Amino acid sequence: MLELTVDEFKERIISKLQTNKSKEVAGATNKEIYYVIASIVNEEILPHWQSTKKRYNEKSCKQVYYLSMEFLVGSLIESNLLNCGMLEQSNEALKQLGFDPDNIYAQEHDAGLGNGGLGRLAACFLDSLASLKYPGHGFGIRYRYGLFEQRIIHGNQVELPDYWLKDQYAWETRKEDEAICIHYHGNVHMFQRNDGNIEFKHENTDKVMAIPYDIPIVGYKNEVINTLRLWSAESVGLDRDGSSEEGMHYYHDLDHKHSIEQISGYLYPDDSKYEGKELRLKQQYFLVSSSIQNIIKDFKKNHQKSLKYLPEKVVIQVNDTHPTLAIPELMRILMDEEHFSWDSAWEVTTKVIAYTNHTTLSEALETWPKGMMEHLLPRIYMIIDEINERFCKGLWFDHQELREKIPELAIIADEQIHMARLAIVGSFSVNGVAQIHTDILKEKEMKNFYDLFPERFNNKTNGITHRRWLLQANPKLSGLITESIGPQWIQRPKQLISLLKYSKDASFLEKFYQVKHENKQILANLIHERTGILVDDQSIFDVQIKRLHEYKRQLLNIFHIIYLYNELKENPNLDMIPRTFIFGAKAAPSYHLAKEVIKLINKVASIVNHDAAIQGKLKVVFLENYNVSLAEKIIPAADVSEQISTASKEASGTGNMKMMMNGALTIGTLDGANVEIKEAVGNENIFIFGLKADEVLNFHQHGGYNATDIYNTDDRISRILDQLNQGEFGSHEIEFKDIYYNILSQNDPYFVLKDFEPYLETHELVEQTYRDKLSWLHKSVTNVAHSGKFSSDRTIQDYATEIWKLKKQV
Ligand code: 26V
Repeated sequence: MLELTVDEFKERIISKLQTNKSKEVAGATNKEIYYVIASIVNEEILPHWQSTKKRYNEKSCKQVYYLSMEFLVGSLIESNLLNCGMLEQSNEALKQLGFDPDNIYAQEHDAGLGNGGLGRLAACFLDSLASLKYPGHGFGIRYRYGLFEQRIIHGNQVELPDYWLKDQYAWETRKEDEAICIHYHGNVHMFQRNDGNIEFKHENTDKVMAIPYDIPIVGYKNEVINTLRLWSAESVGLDRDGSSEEGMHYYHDLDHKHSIEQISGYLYPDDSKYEGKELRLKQQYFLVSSSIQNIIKDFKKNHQKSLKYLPEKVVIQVNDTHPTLAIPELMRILMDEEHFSWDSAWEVTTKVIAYTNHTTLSEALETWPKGMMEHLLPRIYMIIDEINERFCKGLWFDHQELREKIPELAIIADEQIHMARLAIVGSFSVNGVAQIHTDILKEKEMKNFYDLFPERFNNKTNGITHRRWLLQANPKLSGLITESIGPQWIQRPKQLISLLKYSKDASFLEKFYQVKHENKQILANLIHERTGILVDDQSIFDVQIKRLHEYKRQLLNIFHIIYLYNELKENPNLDMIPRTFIFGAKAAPSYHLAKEVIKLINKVASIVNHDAAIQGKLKVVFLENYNVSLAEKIIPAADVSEQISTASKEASGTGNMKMMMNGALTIGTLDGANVEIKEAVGNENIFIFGLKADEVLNFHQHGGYNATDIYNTDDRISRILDQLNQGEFGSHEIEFKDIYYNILSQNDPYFVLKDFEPYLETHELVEQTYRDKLSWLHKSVTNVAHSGKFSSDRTIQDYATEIWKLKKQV
């Protein structure tokens, strides 16, 4: 690892600026300085990147490939500096040259190639793989537009395109010579080979080139550089000779080129319910086919062995069902190109593919119309059809007890291809992302499959990289931790547990308090700059940051706020600790109700924040365009972490982990990873409320819940709902009526009313606890101390030993 002094770092900046831009430091813009820093980092990365690749090839070790439609990378400048061991020098050098490092690093546009938890998890996993010296790489799509940029205008969400590639992206390298050809449409020609076997030829196809762009994934101070390879769709050169009558093809060709480039055009937003859009299917096959072809090409280059040994050298983890076509694609290549029999191709495929499930919401489960698949990918469709036939036949003959259940188990049923079923049947491992989630898969959602293949099912509780989410995002807290327990926790996050010995140490707690307070001041300034709202840095910072979805229940939070506001209006002298409620959330553009909730939060905010009568005891802040960079600023300042999903609906959650790691106390339901956070920190260090998962599932199954009863009996609730119905928060009378009706006529599908009272009471307990400063700090430190389990290093370690059988390349 390069050990540069601050002076040497400064020298590098100055000389690079001179050679690249012919400029003096004094005349350089922040952007120019940003690119200079990035190129210093890239120079450090390059030789290690090459030597890492060489080492993996020479040792011919087993490697894991993480296939994901999303990698929510965020900004890389600071984490690359950190992992290269140059962050401190860079900060200091920049300051000495008269720059604010934060302003320089802010020049990088977030790579927002993900919707939320699923995409960010993929990015955290890459960080941990490299930092733990595992040979593991990501394959994804280089979308020209990431998730939309959100503006709030008059309280409404407005979406703008996120053209993140406007400025040259500092971390990517285009590898044109490694392009791969993808085939769509066409027809499948069958004929008999001389040996009697049938051969399939996919002909008259539409061809698309997949061009790889490589991004280095830097391990923490260990000289390991893995690769995130993102594919970009380009048209195959059209060989026209330019003669005059060809001119008429000009616009046709342009259209054609445009439609091909659309394949990597934009990231689809995660909607309230799944919609089978053909372009999305094209994207999925584009990712899968280019990545599988790439993996096979590399295997052949590096191992002089038959592909039947592929499972010894390769394991492919598919991130949700989105890349599930990896299964028929691998079958296709093995059979049609490598002349494997069905059985031997199936043997290889089902030893290579492993599948992670990220949701039990049935409306989110992917299915594709049979006809669409057949038209777009005729050969892939044939293979899926054959997998289905063989699977159903096996059920019929070998599992007579399941004969009646075949329609529920079949991969193709009701003219639809059920991707989760294909993923389970074609893989050797199926995992959920938190214990309760895996249990629900086994006992309910996927019970039939669990009964068939119990050995495939396993749990891998999610994690987050503590290097980005604590060390980098919260330098004040990580400094204090290192000062107190030494730096070993950075390599071994479980050692954060040593903090427990300070959890009652008054002088440590005072410093810990100061750190949180300084972080709150920084966030208060950001809030003021961005929204004009002045918030009290002594108030409780109560944070809910996540995608907006009914099941996540931002509505429950805003109902509580309205309740507090109503209380304060009646009794302005109410003795309460001032609260600042902070929200960040994007709603899918077509998710009407979610957008209504955003508007409601903003309308309530503008009323509450301007009402002098409540003496500043309540502030509500909606920060627009929530993304990774904004999360890094909010999380270190959070006192209270809102994790209030309807129990059973949140597979894991990872924001819950990020906030507890930074000392926030969770108010949450027993859902997803909250359950394990509770087990780790103990009941007295977390605020749990509300319906349990089995109670929710029971109501779903047997009924017995009546929201109107609650409306009729609880004045606090009827008051809020009536306020909505009467347009009290709206600019006209019917605004927010649909929220009112959704709750009362749909019988409150997410149990907001049912959980309202326990939520309120638990919030009262939160406030009481906060009044006892030492007790609060003790709980807060206890949370940080137990957060090591939620490092993605632990998660990756578990995947590596239990699923991938992967060895560290030390
Ligand atoms: C679905 C769709 C459907 C429409 C096209 C775009 C799109 C993109 C993503 C999804 C899948 C949503 C599943 C998901 O994000 N699950 C989240 O995964 C996190 C990481 O495991 C977990 O912490 C969250 O609880 C879970 O909701």
